[in-house]
Amino acid sequence: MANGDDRCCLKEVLHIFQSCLTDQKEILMDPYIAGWKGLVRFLNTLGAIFSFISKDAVAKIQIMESFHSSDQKAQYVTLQSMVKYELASNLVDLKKPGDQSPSGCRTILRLHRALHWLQLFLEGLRTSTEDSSTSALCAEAYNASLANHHPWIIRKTALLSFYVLPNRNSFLELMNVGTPADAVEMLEEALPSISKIYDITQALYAQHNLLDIP
Ligand code: 1Q0
Repeated sequence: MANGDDRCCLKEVLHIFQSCLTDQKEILMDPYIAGWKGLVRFLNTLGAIFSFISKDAVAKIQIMESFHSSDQKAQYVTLQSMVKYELASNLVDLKKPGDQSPSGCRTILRLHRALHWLQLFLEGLRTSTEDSSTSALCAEAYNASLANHHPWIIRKTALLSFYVLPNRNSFLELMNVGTPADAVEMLEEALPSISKIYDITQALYAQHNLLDIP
């Protein structure tokens, strides 16, 4: 389970997500990726059973980091500039997967769908009662979001892995922000930013017909 280093960072991780949003409603990619890295660190403390999830998330984070250290890094400062650049340069393969290396738009779409899961899961945790089951909340959030984009075998494996999640109060304590009530208060503070990031991304991708990149 969690060790000291990992336990301390979840509040900070949610603050990092809050710092993604600019006054112009743009999304800064650096903190967006840093936020995912923090979540993956937390996920790794929950047990090796989740490594199939964290490996995929890390692979996607690494794709985005490679853009950030490339010659074109200036194009990847915000989500909006990335979408504009990749579309204008024909870098987004809208038809078949695998033919060219994954674009930033495709990679962020996967994380965006996962952000929807996060939003629903945190909202579930926030509004649930003490005796609620974390695995049921997690499964409910997953079935309403990511599951719609995953094949049967991944859905089955993901849903099985959720059974090892600790009960609601222990989970909230693992977040290491104080009592379960303190953790719920932090979620109340963090959720509006996560929802805004989700909504802005969803609208931008819908506007450019990018919601189904294979
Ligand atoms: C707490 C339990 C964590 C549950 C995580 C739920 C997500 C399940 C996702 C299952 C993914 C399975 C691995 C492979 C998927 C890929 O096929 C798929 C599509 O990619 P591609 O390239 O094949 O088209 N990839 C994805 O859908 C991306 C999945 C990224 C998941 C990132 C999850 C990171 C989780 C962090 C834990 C957060 C803990 C929350 C508590 C925070 C409280 C403040």
